Amino acid sequence: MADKRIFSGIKPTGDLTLGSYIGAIKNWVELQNDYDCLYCIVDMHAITIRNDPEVLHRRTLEQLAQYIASGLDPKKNIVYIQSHVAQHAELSWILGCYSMMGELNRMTQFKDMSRKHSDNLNAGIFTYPVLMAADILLYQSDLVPVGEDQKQHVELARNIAVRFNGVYGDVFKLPEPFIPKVGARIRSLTDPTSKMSKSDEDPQGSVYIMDSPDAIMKKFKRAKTDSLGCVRFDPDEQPGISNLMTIYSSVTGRSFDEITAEFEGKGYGVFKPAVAEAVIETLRPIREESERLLSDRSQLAEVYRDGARRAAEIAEDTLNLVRGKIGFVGK
Ligand code: AQP
Repeated sequence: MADKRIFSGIKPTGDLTLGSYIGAIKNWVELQNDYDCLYCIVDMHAITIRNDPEVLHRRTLEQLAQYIASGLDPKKNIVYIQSHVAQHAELSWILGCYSMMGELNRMTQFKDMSRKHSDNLNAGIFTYPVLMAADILLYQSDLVPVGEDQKQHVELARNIAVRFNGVYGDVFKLPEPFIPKVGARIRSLTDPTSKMSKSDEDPQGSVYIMDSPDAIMKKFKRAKTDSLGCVRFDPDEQPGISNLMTIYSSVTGRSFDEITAEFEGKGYGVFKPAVAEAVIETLRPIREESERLLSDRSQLAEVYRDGARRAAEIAEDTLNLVRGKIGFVGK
């Protein structure tokens, strides 16, 4: 087993998108051969916003199926559901007592979420980064693959760990954010100035892993572009085309120069369906395998139970150490 440990997760707040796949899962699959990895479905993070219970339940299982169908091997990695490992909640409470109101107040995502969810500004939105610190520190993780927007949270986890270690000695390993070189940020097809998000209200802006080939083709054909008519990577002048190039490059492995040469003089009427085709063929086996896995819930249950058992073993070692250090009486 590799000696460096990775922890990462996605919250089941919407159906997984092409952005979730390219920005996270595809990289996780590559990392599984070189690191000791835990990949989680962070359902406890999902409840800071109101969810229909049936939908949350369905999405959690679908997300697990999609992780596996994308190539995450549940034997090689620990794949599990966050709420099945109670140690996350326990460490989160403890770390909350070592987190400062001021530093949580400075989190950019908290500021964004407060604006977006002013009708339900619950304490979970404020303490979300503490739970994320617990997720990471519980497993003595070395690296945390995240998008740019989550980097601040990993830095906070590191600061909490430094503070705790400063009082009690070396308890937590200090984690580093791990931002993948490629994959970048995939943007909405209808508004390329914003990120493709699973909770986007406009379903035309996002391509979902479970979308039919027909739906994917239609979404790409309608994708917002410009009137310049050339396939060139220029995010300022041509954000829509640059987004489509990023997607095409991620799924075909071709460079931007190669893509520009391939579509020289061909126009968007040829480029858009070509991107759609490449995405359809990338997602087809993932969708089909997910559907197969979802038709046999007992196989999925075996995966999440085994994952939770293996995760809890590591988590309990860390928590025992923490409990002893802070003076809790052992059971
Ligand atoms: N569009 C994207 N481009 C690149 N990476 C992306 N990720 C998500 N969308 C894109 C990456 O997926 C990981 C897990 O994300 P998450 O679900 O925990 O949180 P998120 O980044 O907030 O994802 P969404 O889809 O935008 O969710 P909602 O709509 O619920 O807020 C992260 O590493 C993220 O970078």
